[in-house]
Amino acid sequence: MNFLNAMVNLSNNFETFLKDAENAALTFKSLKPHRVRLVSHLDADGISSSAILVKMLNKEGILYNLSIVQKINTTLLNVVKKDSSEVVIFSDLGSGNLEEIKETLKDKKAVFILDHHEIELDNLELPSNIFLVNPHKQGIDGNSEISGSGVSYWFSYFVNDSNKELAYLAIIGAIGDIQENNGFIGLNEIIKQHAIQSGKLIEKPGLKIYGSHSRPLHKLLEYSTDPYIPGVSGSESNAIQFLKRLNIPLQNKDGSWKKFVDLSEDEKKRLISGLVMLLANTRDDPEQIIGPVYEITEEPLSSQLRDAREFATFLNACGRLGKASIGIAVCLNNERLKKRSNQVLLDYKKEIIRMMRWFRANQDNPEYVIRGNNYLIVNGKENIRHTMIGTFASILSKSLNTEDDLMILTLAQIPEENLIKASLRSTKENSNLKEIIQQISERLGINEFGGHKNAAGAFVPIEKEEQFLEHAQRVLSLMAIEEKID
Ligand SMILES: [Mn+2]
Repeated sequence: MNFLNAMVNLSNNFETFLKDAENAALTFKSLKPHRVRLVSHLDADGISSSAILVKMLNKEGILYNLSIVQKINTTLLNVVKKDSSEVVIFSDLGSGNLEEIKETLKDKKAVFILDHHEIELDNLELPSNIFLVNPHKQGIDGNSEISGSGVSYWFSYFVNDSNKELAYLAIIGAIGDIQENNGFIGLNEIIKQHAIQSGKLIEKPGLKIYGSHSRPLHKLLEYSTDPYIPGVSGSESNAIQFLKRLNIPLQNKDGSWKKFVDLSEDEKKRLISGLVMLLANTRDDPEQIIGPVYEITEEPLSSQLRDAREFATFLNACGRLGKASIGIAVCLNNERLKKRSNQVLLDYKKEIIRMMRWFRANQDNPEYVIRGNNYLIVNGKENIRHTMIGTFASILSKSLNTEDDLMILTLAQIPEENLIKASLRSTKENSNLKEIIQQISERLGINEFGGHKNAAGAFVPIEKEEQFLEHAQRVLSLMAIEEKID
């Protein structure tokens, strides 16, 4: 592992983790499987993971079947158990289903779980055919230092180091899991260096407002809420005036709208200093609009997929709309499907608009909406896609005009599984949402819940819908009382 010597501050934990990934990879190689079953998560990180693994398997000449799922369930494990694969790889999921995997897949030659979600470390005993590569085993923070596609990357890298050319996909996955925060830390940082060294990624300072490659500049400024630009955000005409004052034309010579990437270096400088001036009077750090941006060198300059953040958004949209295969094909550079990426993003926007219209039309209908002092429950039933229920809750939490600290619980049915997917968000960052969802769930004997402080969710058996709603109201209103006592 020569490349490691070049790394400053490479902790023992990193080395142990990488050793673990290498051991798993060498075992995989020595098995020479004929056919592999891949199971991956349907978000951007999961899709990037599967693209990395598919590319690795193609190179090794190994056949595969791929399943992209929202979560592992018994039906899926039984299908995998009976299929002709000798080896199974789970990526970006699996750590929460160790017991069931152990039991159902005990006859497989080997099962590799390449994941970064938290695990119960007590009594972690695995049979000899199960290989769990997970940074939490080494005390590495899988929430910020490495994603599921990062773990899949290291595994593939140790299978064949020519897979270094796939490091950029793990960077897209990490961005999808919100692990980029003015740069990368930990193992993600090493992966980023691999991506740059292999010529697939460029890092440079730029405007961090979303849409540099895809939105007309005046629209990008109008829609910017993070940061909120005083006197510009929320108003198209103010955004246009602002650009006029800076002497930046709205259109390119061919009449098309100018995007940030179309600006000359001089215009970029004028725009950034103009924005810094406006932000200087706010509580926001004006410097936050400038930061590293990541470009995928294989994508043309004019493509919105050139920007790694927008690429991640595209993969997320694919997963949520049930079009994960398009996302994977685009990661694998399929030119024909790349042409469809715009359409997927448009469909995603349309779906968001449709959800919000449905909410506005039904917000006073007690069949769907329950309001409390400090909470809002929206039971979308079959009107909201279950794959979008978390997105729905996030958008509600950002778009409701409220000064209050409001908790937002959204529900949607997964009819084919007799389940309800529940998501919890809040308008302020005061409460630990994971603990709240845990309180609601455990009391009702629901064990499929998870998340973190700012976003949490659960899978509720459909027959417990009423109980869940009642108990949620009780727990959420108690939170208000507790906060007042604090
Ligand atoms: Mn992930």
